[in-house]
Amino acid sequence: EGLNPQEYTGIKIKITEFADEAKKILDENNFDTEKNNIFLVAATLRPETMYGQTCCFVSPKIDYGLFHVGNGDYYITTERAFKNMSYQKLTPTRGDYKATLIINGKSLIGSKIKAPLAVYDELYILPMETVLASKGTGVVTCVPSDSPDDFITTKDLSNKPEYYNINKDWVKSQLVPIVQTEKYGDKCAEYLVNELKIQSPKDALQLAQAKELAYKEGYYNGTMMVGKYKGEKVEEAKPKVKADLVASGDAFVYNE
Ligand code: A2H
Repeated sequence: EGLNPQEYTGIKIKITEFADEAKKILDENNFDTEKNNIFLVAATLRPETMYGQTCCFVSPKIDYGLFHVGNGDYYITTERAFKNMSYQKLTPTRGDYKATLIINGKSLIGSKIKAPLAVYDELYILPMETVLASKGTGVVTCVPSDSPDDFITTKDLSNKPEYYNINKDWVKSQLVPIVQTEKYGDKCAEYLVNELKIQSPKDALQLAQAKELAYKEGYYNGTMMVGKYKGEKVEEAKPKVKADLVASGDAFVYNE
């Protein structure tokens, strides 16, 4: 964590059907998944791209907390993030960040989810090994059209489903174009991953470069291709999509 504060949009992604391993942990703890709503909270800098979500990533190495936020609603985030939230008036009690239970990322993989604004109706939780526990909520929603990291991770997952112990059908291979750009077309991330010859999610240096280029071009020279603000510049649409998501209760502003 540096000196510059970062403002994220926390996207609430509802888990609609738990993977067997997660279900077992919840059952053992007498947790009623029928009566309660459980949301993964994904931290994003690009709320305007949420139309293009194709899955949600968790790290198989991270232990997440399940935290009650009132009225039978629960969030899944790192304890670190929920602690921060508890000092930002985003939770019922200031400074209270005791988890109802701890659930490992690995056990969540294969759960079905419903993500706000996503063009795809039903998506899955998938693994991303490069998710940092020290940033955001430790949950990353996947937008492979506009995020080089998401694109290359998706490619890796669909090439090696056995290695990752996932079902190939859980990986959506069809990208949803969201932002039209002058330089890199309507699938910015794919273009840059190819251009910079990025081979793996571990090519950190080139990915950082691709991320920077995609982010700048999308923000300053991008035009929305879908949704309520179709045809508007990304720079103008971004705060509006964000405000709409907050107003509908599908997201909140989270700082760190
Ligand atoms: B972004 P910054 Cl479409 N570990 O959201 C690794 N990456 C994380 C993370 C974590 N713990 N928490 C958030 N992120 C990702 C969308 C997106 C993002 C698009 C394009 C670029 C992009 C969809 N994924 O980020 O280090 C999240 O992915 C590129 C900058 O705080 C979040 O926004 O600057 C971004 O990294 C936060 O990165």
